[in-house]
Amino acid sequence: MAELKLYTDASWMSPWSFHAIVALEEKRLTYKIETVKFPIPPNQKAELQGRALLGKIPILVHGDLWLSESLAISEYLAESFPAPAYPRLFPAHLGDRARARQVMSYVRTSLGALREDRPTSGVFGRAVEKPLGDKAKLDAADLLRVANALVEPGKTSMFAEWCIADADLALSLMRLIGHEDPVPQHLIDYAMAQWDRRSVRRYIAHLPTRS
Ligand SMILES: N[C@@H](CCC(=O)N[C@@H](CS)C(=O)NCC(=O)O)C(=O)O
Repeated sequence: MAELKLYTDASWMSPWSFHAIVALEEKRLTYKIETVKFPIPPNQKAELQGRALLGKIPILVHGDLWLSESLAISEYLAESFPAPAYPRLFPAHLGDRARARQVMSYVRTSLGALREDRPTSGVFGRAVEKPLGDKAKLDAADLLRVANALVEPGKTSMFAEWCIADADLALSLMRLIGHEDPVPQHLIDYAMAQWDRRSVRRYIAHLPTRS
């Protein structure tokens, strides 16, 4: 099998690198990590663009393929290393799978003000001492509405089994939880259940660097 390599941010704060590493870990794949410092120096940016088309982190390298965009990466891993030989990343049920993709799209294309006011440094590092702005408050209310609709009290996954969208939704909730913004207890429990997964624990411990 061709070697797998992931270009990731040297700060370990990128939510999109988090997604790609959790996907690799959940699939129990062996891979190498190449860290990139931000801002990406112009020469390196041009080289990454030349190889991966879009020179943003994360980038997965598998044989001749250089692929950026976290969702493209998890889809590629799901199809290259399919169930049942490898653990699932996406729900088996078609409707649930579509819903999972909807949630992953939502956390990337909405919630911009929340991402701005509640950066992942407050999740993986030190919380920022800044009140939520008005736009971020609206984002937070919408995120909680969506999460409440998808996560039943007492459940640790949106669907019958864990999927990669649970990691994304939990990270969005952790932006609030890490900054001690109000979040219903069952959603805190749901997010903490994701944080207790081996894949997420290995990401937080930066363990992939040692594999
Ligand atoms: N939509 C992309 C976003 C990737 C992205 O924005 N990566 C940022 C780090 S979080 C990056 O590479 N920034 C450096 C740059 O744009 O030069 C994904 O899901 O992977």
